[in-house]
Amino acid sequence: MYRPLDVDTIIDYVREHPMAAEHVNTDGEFESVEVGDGNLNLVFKVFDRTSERSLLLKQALPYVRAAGEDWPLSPERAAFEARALEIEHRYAPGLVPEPYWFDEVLMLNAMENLGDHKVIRFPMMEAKRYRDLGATIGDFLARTLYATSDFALDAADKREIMQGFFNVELCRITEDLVFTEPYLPDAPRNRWNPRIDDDVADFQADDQLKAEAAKLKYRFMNFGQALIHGDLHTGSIMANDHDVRVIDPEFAFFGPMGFDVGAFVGNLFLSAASHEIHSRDPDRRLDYRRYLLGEARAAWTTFEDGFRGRLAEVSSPSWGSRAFQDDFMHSVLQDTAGFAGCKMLRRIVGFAHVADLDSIEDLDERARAERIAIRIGRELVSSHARIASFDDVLRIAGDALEVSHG
Ligand code: SR1
Ligand code: MG
Repeated sequence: MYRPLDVDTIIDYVREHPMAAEHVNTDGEFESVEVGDGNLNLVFKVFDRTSERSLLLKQALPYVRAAGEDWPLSPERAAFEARALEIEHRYAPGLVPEPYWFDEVLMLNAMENLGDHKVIRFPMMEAKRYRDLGATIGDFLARTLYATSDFALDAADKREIMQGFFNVELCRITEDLVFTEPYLPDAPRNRWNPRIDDDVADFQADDQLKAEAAKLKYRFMNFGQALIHGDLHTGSIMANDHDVRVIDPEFAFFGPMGFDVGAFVGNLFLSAASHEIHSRDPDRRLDYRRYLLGEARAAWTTFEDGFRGRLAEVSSPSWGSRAFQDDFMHSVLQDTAGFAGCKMLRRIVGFAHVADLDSIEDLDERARAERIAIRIGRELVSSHARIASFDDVLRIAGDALEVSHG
């Protein structure tokens, strides 16, 4: 029967689970710690002190952890995560944690514990740089999105895989929190810094912005291009000095590819905006912002090159036309821009914020950073259908961040 585990019962669970012996000495001396810092789940690290091996176990709670039991949410999301992680690991081994087993009773995924990797959002607040961050994410996206698209899969096979990804509840969260509530003046779950009241009222009264956001929402709901991660912000990436991994695919479903690319790019821009305050020294700030914009460019170019390279080998004659391929990549680029903007605005006005900005204690200072992010987010959403190249995306961000994009 389902029951939430704790730091003691997780050890009993590991000792008794038949799969655990492949990864740790189940007769060993265990220590455990709960390290979940996301909005939804329990995350345990269990260390076997006799063999120095370890496991990571992620258990879905029957509610939204960040909100409490008043916001119920089926723990079945762990099953979506299990299916998505297995597919990501098949097509991008080494870029995600290795899945070990899924427990469908406890709604728990056991996987590789990534040694000294950290969730990158927090070190990036201290201007940490990661080797090949953007290129690795671009590679992950090219691999996973291509492999689960109509270009790589027979139509019947794709539809069969899609049956396992009607991720209704988590898509609903995204539809509400990303695309709907930030644009409504009276949505009860919205919260924002009171110092930006006027900025929020202004964008919530912008009919053109709201129409573009509605188009993006409709696309999110109706454009099952590929199996997307669905929540690829900088809290879903762990890294150390030589290795970058994508974690937490519980929001996975068949959706528009640009949603994933845009989530990553938008979160780099949120970080860049937050360095208005985190980096007091103007030279260091400029330097770090250049780094972040460079990683955004690397993500896009690696994704585009990787995707185009695979498309060049496509077997179906339907997709071989160069004009079709150019048009396809252009539409993913425009989606990337629009979704990046939506993902930025929702982190300032919606229910779930980001530590990059919320850690800035002085509300006037936070407002300075937030206004930069709002300017980028609004422009990306409003103009996404006019974006011609990734330079346009970088120009929008660079103008607000006072970084020349070239
Ligand atoms: C209620 S969950 C809030 C947010 O956390 C996740 O990381 C997703 O981004 C979701 O929108
Ligand atoms: Mg997550």
